[in-house]
Amino acid sequence: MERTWRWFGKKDQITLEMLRQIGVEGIVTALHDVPNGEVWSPEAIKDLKDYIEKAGLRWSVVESLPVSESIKYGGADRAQLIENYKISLKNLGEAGVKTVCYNFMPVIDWIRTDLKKRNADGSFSLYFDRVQFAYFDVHILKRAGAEKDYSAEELTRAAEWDKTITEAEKDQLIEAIIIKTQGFVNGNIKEGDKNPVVLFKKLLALYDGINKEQLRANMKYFLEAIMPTCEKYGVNMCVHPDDPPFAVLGLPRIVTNADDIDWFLKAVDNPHNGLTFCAGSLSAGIHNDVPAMARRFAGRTHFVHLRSTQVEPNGNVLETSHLAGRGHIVELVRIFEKENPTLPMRVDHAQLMLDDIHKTYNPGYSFLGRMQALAQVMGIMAAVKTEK
Ligand code: DNO
Repeated sequence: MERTWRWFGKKDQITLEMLRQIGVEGIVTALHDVPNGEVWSPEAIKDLKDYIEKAGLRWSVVESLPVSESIKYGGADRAQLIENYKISLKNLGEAGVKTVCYNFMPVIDWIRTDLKKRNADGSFSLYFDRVQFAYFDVHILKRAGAEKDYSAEELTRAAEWDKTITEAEKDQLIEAIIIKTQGFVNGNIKEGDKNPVVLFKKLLALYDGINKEQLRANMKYFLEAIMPTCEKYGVNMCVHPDDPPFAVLGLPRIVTNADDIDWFLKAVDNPHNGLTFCAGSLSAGIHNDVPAMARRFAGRTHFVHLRSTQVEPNGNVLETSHLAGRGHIVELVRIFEKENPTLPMRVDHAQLMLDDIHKTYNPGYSFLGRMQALAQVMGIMAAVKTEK
């Protein structure tokens, strides 16, 4: 597989020169300064591509070209937004950047409740805690009907927490769930936004009455609309699975398991309509057998995220090392190397450790942890290549 790395643009404190030294071949990035829904101009694409190439690397994958909310819920301006999306795809294709990752998660991209969960060895992981999430949903958002999504025990524990939780702890939870994870991925809420909870509730309301079938229909509509452009310019689209891969906040979710993936691949049965195989997201669903899914969908996978998680008995999800957990990364490398030895792969989030603990990286995207994970994956790739 091609060894790629998610880099957040010229302002990223991790430089391209550093990445060359640690074995990175390709860059995964986006025009992070362009607001959602606006066209990515040929000039801006060229400028970033030239910058990457000057450092001896290549721009392998776009992550993400964001799909505006209105395309997802089917708003009045979706035709215009899809037109803009097509122009961006054309501009990318003409520039030779031909793999585009996106997601179709309503309102909120990836969700964690704790961005700094301490491991026994002193490093830190990202974490999803069901009771904390229930607390956010029931006691902070006060979403109508939220209670039915949690077990009696989870609700009791959330109610207990309500008696002792401080305002600072509440703010920290809000920050983790809807701010810190969202801003840097061009999400709906950014640091500094006023009243993020109110804003977030307005976003949730956009999906009132949109069920799974409707969201699927909107995804199909979007994919059908962009496929001719993808065919003409040789662009491969690869949807990122929902993270975590189960229902949240009463929103419909449509990329959570093998049936979902099978559905969208068949609904628009075109090789340019493919998958980002995110082992981290998929492994966080206890219903998912990750290697079996890799075997089944490798042929339509255009991009791989290597990361692993452990689902604890109470349903909480911990991001583990790349050598542990339900991701089964050794087996995944075997499967994907065999399928396509040039498939772009990036290590996804990793543990926060050593000198990085006091630095300010985007959550999950510190340097040393990812460097260690990349070295582990490079070792796995080398070993797998010797197997007959
Ligand atoms: C988080 C990422 C996601 C991903 C998007 C793709 O770390 O995996 O934000 O980039 O969902 O559209």
